[in-house]
Amino acid sequence: MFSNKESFKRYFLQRLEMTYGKTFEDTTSSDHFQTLGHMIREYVSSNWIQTNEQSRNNNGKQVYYLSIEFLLGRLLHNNLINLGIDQVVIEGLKDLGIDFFEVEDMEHDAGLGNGGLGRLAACFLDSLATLDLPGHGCGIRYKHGLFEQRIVDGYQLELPEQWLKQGQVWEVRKEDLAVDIYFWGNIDMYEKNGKLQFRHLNAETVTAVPHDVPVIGYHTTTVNTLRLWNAEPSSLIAKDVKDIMRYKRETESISGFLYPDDSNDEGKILRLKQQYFLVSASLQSIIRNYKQQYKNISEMHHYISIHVNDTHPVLAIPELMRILMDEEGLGWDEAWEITTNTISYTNHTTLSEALEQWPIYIFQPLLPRIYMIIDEINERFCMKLWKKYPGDFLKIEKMAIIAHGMIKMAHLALVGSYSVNGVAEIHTEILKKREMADFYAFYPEKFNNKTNGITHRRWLIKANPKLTNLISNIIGDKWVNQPESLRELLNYQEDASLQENLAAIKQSNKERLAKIIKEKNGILVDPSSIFDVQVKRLHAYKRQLLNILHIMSLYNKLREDPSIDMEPRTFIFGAKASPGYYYAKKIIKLINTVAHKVNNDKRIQNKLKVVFIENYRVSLAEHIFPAADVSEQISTASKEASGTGNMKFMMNGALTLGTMDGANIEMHELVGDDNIFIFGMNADQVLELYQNGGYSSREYFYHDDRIHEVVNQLKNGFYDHPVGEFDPIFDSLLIENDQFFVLKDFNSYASIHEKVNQAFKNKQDWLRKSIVNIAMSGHFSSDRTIKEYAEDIWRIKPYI
Ligand code: 26Q
Repeated sequence: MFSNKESFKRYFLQRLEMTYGKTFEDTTSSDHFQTLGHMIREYVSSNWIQTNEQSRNNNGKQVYYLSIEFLLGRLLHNNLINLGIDQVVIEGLKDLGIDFFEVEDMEHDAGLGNGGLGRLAACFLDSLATLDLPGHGCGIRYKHGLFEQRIVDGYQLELPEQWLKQGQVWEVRKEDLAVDIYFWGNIDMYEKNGKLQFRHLNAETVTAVPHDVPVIGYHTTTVNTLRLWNAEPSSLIAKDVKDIMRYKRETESISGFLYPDDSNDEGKILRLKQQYFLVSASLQSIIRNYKQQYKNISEMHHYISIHVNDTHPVLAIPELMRILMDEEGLGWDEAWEITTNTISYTNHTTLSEALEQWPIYIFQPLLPRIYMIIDEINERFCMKLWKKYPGDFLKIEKMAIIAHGMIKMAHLALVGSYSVNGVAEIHTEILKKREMADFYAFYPEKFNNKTNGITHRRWLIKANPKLTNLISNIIGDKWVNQPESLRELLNYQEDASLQENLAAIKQSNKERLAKIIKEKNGILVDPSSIFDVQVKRLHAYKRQLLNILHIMSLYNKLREDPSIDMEPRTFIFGAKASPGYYYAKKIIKLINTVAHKVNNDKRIQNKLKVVFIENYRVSLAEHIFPAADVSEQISTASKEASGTGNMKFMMNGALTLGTMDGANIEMHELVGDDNIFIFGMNADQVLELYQNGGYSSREYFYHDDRIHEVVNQLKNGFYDHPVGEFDPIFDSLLIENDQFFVLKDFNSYASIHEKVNQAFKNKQDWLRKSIVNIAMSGHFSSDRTIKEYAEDIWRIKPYI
């Protein structure tokens, strides 16, 4: 049906009429989207079945990627590209008078993630399928993804997200594969044939129903599966009507909404229920599949790897132990051997306040059997520690899984897995040398690094088709399958015609974004100004505050002398703050307050514009990255584990302005000093200052006029804001001694911006730098990352 334009048009019209029973003229963009979606699903179904058959028959090892988040975004256009039928469809629709991009816009983003961690999971799925690797995702089918952000009067408001409103074309509900999950109740121990047995009594049963989404590889027949679990009432429960309504409500709430990333908001029982729900459903289904292949359960780890994305799904460890012992009848030692050879774990943060822990008083009643198993794992681990460090109570207490009434999920992950990886070189080093040094000393062989990556199919081929064509015209299209060969562009960095074409493409991408900004914000921005962009979640450590304070100081300079030598700048922000993160919300209000004043000040001759883009998400990001000149990656060194937005900007030719943090360091290493703008303290200096003290933010406030002026403007109503509005920000800088070194790094940041200002004037050299960045960005394709995981951690091979 997609073999050529004519046959596509025929099928499409036929399906449209059959489904909607109206004339073509009366059909809507949404009808077109649904029809296309169903056609694609039908088209891939035979390959999907075949991939499943292959994994059943070839006895190869499979990996299951367990993640509480999968931030997929839209799937239509990506699926068309991966199937190699995008041109047929786009042109076929054009013949029918339909603009494909209007149809694409009908699709709601699948926003089942907060940010980096969830999007990484989505990029990994794309790479697994494209590399023909047997890897599948397991996640939760949240009814409401990450909240929708509205900006009203400069403040963030949150609305429930509604991606399922119009139904979901991509999913297949598989009721026959449902499994039951047990919460609460008590554990009955009894003896059978001289063996101790455990039985879960008086439990509340929840049914998990899988909804499978095909994951289509690029130009290959592989179609893997993302299995999203929906929580539903069990049909077997007999209760009175009042209880039934309550039971139904409580059960459905398990897959009701995605928790916004909020490390302050600890210990919510529903979040724990979500975690166990995902883990138990996934493991039951994985083991059922495995057993259907008649393999011996004691060899499971030769055929299956289970990866846990951060600690959120780490209950996979005790749950696997439970199934192997209580359901499969294995003894502890054998079950432990299998478990610790099956589970691998990625850490995504070093922020100690973000490390998950659960109070026993919440955990034990909800998951009584799982608690018993964790308790036993802890006992045995502490015995081992005692053997190695006899008498060192302090060390054992520090490393224990359970201590002071809390269960430490990262410790459970470290003890119960065979591989622990960080997500960028510096991050892994910090884990080994600092945060997890005791564990590194105990299990050195488990630790390894896997620097993050992004799928160049979505972030370059789909998001920036013009740049894609330009690159292929110069170096051919080998890079599409081997992204590291983008390096060949290095030979053309001085090529005047390449530079000119690149400039034209950037310009047109900027015009497209300027149009979106005009529509959404009503702000006119100049597409020839420098587009300086910071898009990411709002967090103190990411230092959006540093950016806006610097903008305030540029504004002060311009007000004093509007004729100063300054390239016109457009500063663009996009960021969601966790609803309970009061301070982050104040920063959003500050950005919007500054924007309002600056954008309406006629005296500064449009040299400065500030834009806050509402409801930043994957589909908007696809328009933003290709339009950026400058990429702001300005976290306090040591705090950003890796970052992945930095890689998306780089791949689209933006120059990075950043600290030596996360993957910025590896980007710097690849492009060299001349092609990146680095500023501020490095991680060692930051960690030194934390350890030994000696920083006083007030010194910077009192002794630096520029800093003094902007910080005072937070207090003195300069931006026409209500008294006290920004006191929490002022206080964080001066009373709380500026925990993220905003003032300390301020001057270095302002100087590097001045360097950017000068560098932008030399158009040719700027374009040359941009080409070098694109050329070196292939290293950050998630294909490279996934190959490393496949070889070093999972030991999986492509389907044959
Ligand atoms: C915790 C408790 C309660 C509710 C939610 C959470 C929660 C949810 C999401 C905690 C953390 C997250 C997400 C973390 C995250 O996205 N980390 C980022 O991971 C990226 C991929 O590895 C890295 O590039 C980023 O540096 C890292 O910040």
